[in-house]
Amino acid sequence: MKHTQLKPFPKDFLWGASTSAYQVEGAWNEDGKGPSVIDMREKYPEGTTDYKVASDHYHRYQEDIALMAEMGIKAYRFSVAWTRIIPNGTGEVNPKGIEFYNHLINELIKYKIEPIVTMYHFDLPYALQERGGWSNRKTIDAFVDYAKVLFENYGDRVKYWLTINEQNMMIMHGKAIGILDPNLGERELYQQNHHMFVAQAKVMDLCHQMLPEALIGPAPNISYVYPATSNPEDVLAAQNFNAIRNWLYLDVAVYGYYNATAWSFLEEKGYAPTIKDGDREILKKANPDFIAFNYYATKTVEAPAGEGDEKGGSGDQEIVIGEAGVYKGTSNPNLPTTDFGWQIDPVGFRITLREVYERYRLPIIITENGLGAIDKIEEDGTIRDVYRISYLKQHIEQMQLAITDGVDIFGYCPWSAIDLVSTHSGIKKRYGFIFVDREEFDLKELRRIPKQSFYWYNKVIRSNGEDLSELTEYVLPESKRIM
Ligand code: BGP
Repeated sequence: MKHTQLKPFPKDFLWGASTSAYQVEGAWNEDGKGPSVIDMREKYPEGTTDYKVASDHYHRYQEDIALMAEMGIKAYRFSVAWTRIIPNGTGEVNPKGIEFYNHLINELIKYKIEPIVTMYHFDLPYALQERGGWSNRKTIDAFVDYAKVLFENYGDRVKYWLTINEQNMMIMHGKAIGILDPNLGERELYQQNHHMFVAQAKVMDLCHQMLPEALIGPAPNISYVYPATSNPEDVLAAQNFNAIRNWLYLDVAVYGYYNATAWSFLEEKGYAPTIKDGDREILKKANPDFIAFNYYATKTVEAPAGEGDEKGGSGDQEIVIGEAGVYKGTSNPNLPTTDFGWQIDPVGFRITLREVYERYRLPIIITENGLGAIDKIEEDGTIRDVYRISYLKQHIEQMQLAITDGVDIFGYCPWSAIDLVSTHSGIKKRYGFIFVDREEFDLKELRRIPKQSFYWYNKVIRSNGEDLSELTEYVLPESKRIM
């Protein structure tokens, strides 16, 4: 649909930026923090760093938040490390962990930045993993107890809560993220998935009981799936993958029931989880207030060729994916790709927003969207990430078109506020508005430098999304340069 006039962004639109605890904080074993599954990970892709120091945000959060305030963001979406709060996953609460996030939240409030808190972003406590992780129903109770501690301690200042980051990616690509036992079978994975659904529902319900003013929602990764052609068999394959990758997660979170196509897939493959008495009632009772989702690019699939359509072994965006008899992933020849091989599809962003809104009719916040690239410090000390500006500009334009289409969007938090260690590719794959001067295995001084995109995003925010034009000049103060 071509619009003759665009609707503006809402007046109090939450222009924000995102991070996650394990990718940005560092201080992996300090001040009583317990180990998470990420900390205990044994193997990393060759040539990539671990998360022990990351961007050292734990020690530098004040400097980082001052920079975020200078950039002008209205919201900061970060995650709490479960193992800082409850080092063993259950039981004893760690006062130092509580204190850290108290300081962080207070610092945000000082600058009038709205905290948006993800409760769990891939970093399950290792102590729980040793007791079966999400296969063990006791992990559901552990998550509820942890949520209660968060609501009690931060509920007076945090209005927006996200339950679980990218549950769908943990289930579909947990091995690539490095958080899953590589020997875990598919059936068991979907049992874990079910337990996460129950945990999420209980926590949404608890939030509404304890904090009537707060708002809570799920945070999956949603990417609309295209059929490779108009061949009805390709269209069916796209429906299949949309159901398995996207709607399964949102249907359970919003409606409290399993998507029919996804459930038939689970039964057909022998992956259907055991659903205990009472679970369906728990799922039904929970009602999210909004949908948060992460968007990077659409996916494209074709009709399955037959045997041999196995799942690939790597991350969601990088691989040819498939499931025998269900769908077969393919690349979309209409789309360009990033240096890291991820497709770029701003129009797909509008399509995905429209689709999610029409299906669920809940307000939407985007909690991740961004470009991973290799940034370089110029001789004059600047970082001219014009490619990132171009990526974000195109996505913001499409978001405004979606708003004009009638989609209720109340915030946009690109990934990432500051450089951090990528899930799959170390520190060399950067997403931030703020550069962190370190290399894979050389921490240097971890100095912070605003990139060109920092000043561009500031201009976007000041104009409430009206001015997306290029920056005419990017003048980095002497004090912020590394030469
Ligand atoms: C999402 C995760 C983030 C982040 C992002 C980019 O799936 O929620 O944690 O890492 O993807 O992925 P990558 O770092 O692999 O480029």
